[in-house]
Amino acid sequence: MGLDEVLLLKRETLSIIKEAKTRYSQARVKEILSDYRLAVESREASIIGRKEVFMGKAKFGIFGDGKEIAQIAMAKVFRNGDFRAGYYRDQTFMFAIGELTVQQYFAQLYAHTDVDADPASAGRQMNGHYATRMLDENGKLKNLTDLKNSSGDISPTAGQMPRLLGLAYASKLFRHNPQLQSLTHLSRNGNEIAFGTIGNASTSEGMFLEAINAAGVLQVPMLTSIWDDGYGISVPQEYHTTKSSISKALAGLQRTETEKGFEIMTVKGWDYTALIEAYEKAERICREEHVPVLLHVEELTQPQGHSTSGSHERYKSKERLAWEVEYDCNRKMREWIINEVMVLPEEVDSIEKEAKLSAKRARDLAWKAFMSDITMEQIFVAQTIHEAASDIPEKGELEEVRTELDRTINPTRLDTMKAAKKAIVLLRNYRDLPSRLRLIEWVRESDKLNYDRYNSHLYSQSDASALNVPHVDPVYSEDASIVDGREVLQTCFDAALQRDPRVLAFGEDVGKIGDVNQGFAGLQQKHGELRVTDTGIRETTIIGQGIGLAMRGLRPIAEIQYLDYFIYALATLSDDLATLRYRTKSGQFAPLIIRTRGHRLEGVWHAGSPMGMILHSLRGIYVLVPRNMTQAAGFYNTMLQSDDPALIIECLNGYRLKEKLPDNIGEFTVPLGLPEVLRQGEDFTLVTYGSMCRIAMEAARALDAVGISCEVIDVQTLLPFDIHHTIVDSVRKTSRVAFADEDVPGGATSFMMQEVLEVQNAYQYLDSKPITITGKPHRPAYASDGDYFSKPNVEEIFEQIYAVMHEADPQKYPSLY
Ligand SMILES: Cc1ncc(C[n+]2csc(CCOP(=O)(O)OP(=O)(O)O)c2C)c(N)n1
Ligand SMILES: [Mg+2]
Repeated sequence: MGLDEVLLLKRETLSIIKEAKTRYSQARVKEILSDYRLAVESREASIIGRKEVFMGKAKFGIFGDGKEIAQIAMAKVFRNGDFRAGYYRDQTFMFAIGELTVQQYFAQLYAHTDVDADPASAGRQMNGHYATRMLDENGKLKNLTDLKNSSGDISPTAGQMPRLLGLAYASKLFRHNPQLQSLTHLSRNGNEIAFGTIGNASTSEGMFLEAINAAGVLQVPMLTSIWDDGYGISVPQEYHTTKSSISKALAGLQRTETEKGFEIMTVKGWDYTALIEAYEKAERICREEHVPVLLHVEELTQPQGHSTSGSHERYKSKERLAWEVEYDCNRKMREWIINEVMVLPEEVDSIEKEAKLSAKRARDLAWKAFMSDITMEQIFVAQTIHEAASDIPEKGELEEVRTELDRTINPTRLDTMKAAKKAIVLLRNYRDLPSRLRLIEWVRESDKLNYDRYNSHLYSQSDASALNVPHVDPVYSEDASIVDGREVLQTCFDAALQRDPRVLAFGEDVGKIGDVNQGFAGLQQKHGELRVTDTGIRETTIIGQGIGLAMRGLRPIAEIQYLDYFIYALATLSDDLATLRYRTKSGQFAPLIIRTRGHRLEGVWHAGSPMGMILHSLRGIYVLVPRNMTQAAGFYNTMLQSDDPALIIECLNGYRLKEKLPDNIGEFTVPLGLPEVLRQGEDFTLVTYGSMCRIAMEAARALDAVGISCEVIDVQTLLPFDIHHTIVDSVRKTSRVAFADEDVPGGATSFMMQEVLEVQNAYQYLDSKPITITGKPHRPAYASDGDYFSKPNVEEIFEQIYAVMHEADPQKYPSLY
């Protein structure tokens, strides 16, 4: 090439560069490079994270690689006051909104139990589960409109969707209910978007489809991004989705000129500029118009496969793997930066180098911080054991324990605890040895710390805990009216709606007709459609709606029509609501009240009392089982003052029974965990709750007639259970006990028995075997006879208790048959 030709080429190149430079301002180029730097750092964090797991420094890893650029684009339209409900791939988004540092990301991978180190879960959740801290140290909601909020992730696929619906629905209420406008720490005129993220395969879940349909019906600002990488673990798209495309499958939701619906959009996950445009458009529609948007982000990849368990080479073809390399979003962005933005490759290289170094530094800092306490404890215990060994003749075994501890690579707390406990066993005969006493003190101190680290905050520990709500007795004037039970509730709900604009109720048939049993009769007309509202038939998202609203500072009462249909909502209750406070170590709460009705009525699906199932799946939610509507009203009043969630199960057969209406219907409270003795007795203690109370009382009267004095105790709340351990006092007196309910054998009666005999030590006062009186192991049959022969009845209770008395004193109580 001659000199002239070289000069010509150079001039041409320069002019292209010049043209490109004018296309992107300096500020824009800076932003692009900063975005790219973040994408590279996030990718590096994924790569290092995987290595940390393989080196044994963490148990398991799941990473957001292959989804970086789309998340950076999404973060650009995520404003203060907005909410995210997403899943484990969202690390880049969390970095981009400034709510996660790379160091915190690694701290979670290691399970660092310090809240500052891992603000999302304080080491309680596996990596990739993000959450911001919405509560202050006193357990009060912060000013959420000043914050970028991420609701706490859960692992079950699509489990975030019901909650997402509620987070979005809150914006609608804040915008349209003028009574809420003064709550400026919670919302600015409902301008907040709820951003959802979900994997392509998880859109097959019922929860996704239920939530999407409900969002279209409700017209809420819900912007759902689907990260489509073509797989759900090893299973390719054609197994998951009709037409292999969720945007195609859901096309009928698209709004038109005349019909409301969704805005459905698709975009390639490696196309930086298209992504930014898509999110800008989606944001506008969602924020301004309150129209839900579904953004299908296609052609994403999984550079390292699904997670650290297993490699994707096992199930992806060579062609697919090659395509994933070529269409890697970070690689595509690099090419675009060099080819279109005209940044020199060397400059891009140096950005990459610096970003990677930064991720490594963050890893080092996180590991050092994580290990510092653990190492100190390890050294202390090892030294103390060594000292003990030098003081006693049989030092060999102790030294073995110490050397084993010393040699542990990447020691954890349990290694040190195990060593200390082994040493304490070996030192059991050296009572006053100072090193033994120091080890014991260390174990006791560690137990306290570990309780806080691993077991605390299942329920609220704040001043507003349900257990701290002041007790106010109901007051009755002399001429107090006697009304149907349902009217007691209706008056209570009316007072609650009047008292607090944040209170609202919704569920199937709750709005127009005021629920199927008339507890809200007339209250929609009085308080408006936004306060007392009908919903579709969609139990799991009714609960999600409540969770999201409660997280955003409102006081929802979500109704599940019958206890039998509660099972549809159980996953959301158990996975999301029950774990929320625990999994964020009080970083978040959702003081949702779930109202339902159950126990005795008719037939297989209208009489259920699956209390064991509920008790065992809902720890973290209080479970209240009022025997009548006055007790129920008192529980509503208590819970509305507290920051805990609760399930209140009303008695299906109690709405038309007469009760006295308290004068202070809106103020009186029923405390949690205080059983009530309904009838004093000397010979036998019968412990029960709910609809069974009336049957138990009748049985007790029948027993009285044959000389058996039966004390009847209504536990009132199953969770918490008898917090002051009063039932044992009754057993001490009677020395005989039965636990009765309508659940299956071994259900909630066994729970009560364990509480009283084991926790309260009532076993030592027993003169006869303790018994449970329960329903049959099947669901109850229909009609009065079906009920009688499926559930415990007066005669059965009588006979079972009589049989115990007969065994104790056959002469006094001759056999009946
Ligand atoms: C309810 C439930 N079922 C199964 C799993 C196990 N699981 C975890 S991730 C996953 C695949 C999810 O695929 P996708 O939604 O496409 O998200 P991706 O991991 O591909 O981003 C499965 C089956 C789970 N976590 N939850
Ligand atoms: Mg996928």
